Amino acid sequence: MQKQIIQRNERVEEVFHLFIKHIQNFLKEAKLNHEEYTNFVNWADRLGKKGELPLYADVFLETHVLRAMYTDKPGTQPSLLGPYFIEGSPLVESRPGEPLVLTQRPDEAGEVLYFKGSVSNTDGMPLGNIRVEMWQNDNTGKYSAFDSDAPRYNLRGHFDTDENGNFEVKTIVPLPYSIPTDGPTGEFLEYMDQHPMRPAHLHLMFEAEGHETLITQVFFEGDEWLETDVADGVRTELLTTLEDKDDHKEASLNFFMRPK
Ligand code: MBD
Ligand code: FE
Repeated sequence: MQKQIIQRNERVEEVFHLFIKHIQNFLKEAKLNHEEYTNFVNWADRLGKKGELPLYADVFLETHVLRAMYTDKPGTQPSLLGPYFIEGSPLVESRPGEPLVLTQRPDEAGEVLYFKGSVSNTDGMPLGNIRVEMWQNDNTGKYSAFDSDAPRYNLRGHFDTDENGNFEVKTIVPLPYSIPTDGPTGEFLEYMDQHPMRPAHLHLMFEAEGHETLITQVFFEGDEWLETDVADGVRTELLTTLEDKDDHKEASLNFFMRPK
């Protein structure tokens, strides 16, 4: 028990030492004058006070953590958790012969999407009855509990795969997402000459005993922001096709989890 605590502290020490070393090297290389330094500190202060630090970090840093951890590993590539996951989503009830329904508003605007998935491990063994968590934005491009006035858990839910590792969810087609541009993150983007858009995406998280939790996203072929996603979250294995079925769309993807 105690050993674990000591190891954790050593790791934090190591990370903090590296962090300050690289910040100090950054200041040396950038040759900031005192006024620029003050402006930089004030910008970082605004970022924190506006509550945009998690947003900034998930947009500009998280992808580098994932690339360092997972590139060239077998299994479905993870993508960003992002700043809009919240705990406590409702269990989506399954009714025999019917898809699970992710929306809480009966008249949810948007194109109906039936999304099908199958989950197996990297040896091809189906993972039945495992927990799937899903969240996404709505037809105004907003996430419930953050920038929309929809019910807190709208377009959020969890459910289990069936005994064969499959699931089908009825939801709406997500929209491309503009990260907020009216705060310090927007200021940063403007100076970087970078647009604020993310391609439309579904967020998914899979939890199965004996396997690494898979946090990922699904993207759609043809989306105009795929190549220039501001958060660099797109991975080719996470692309699927939106199939046109007259009054709704269909899409599917197979997911592969890594045994621990
Ligand atoms: C998002 O919707 C998102 O998924 C990420 C990673 C960053 C900002 C907004
Ligand atoms: Fe998102």
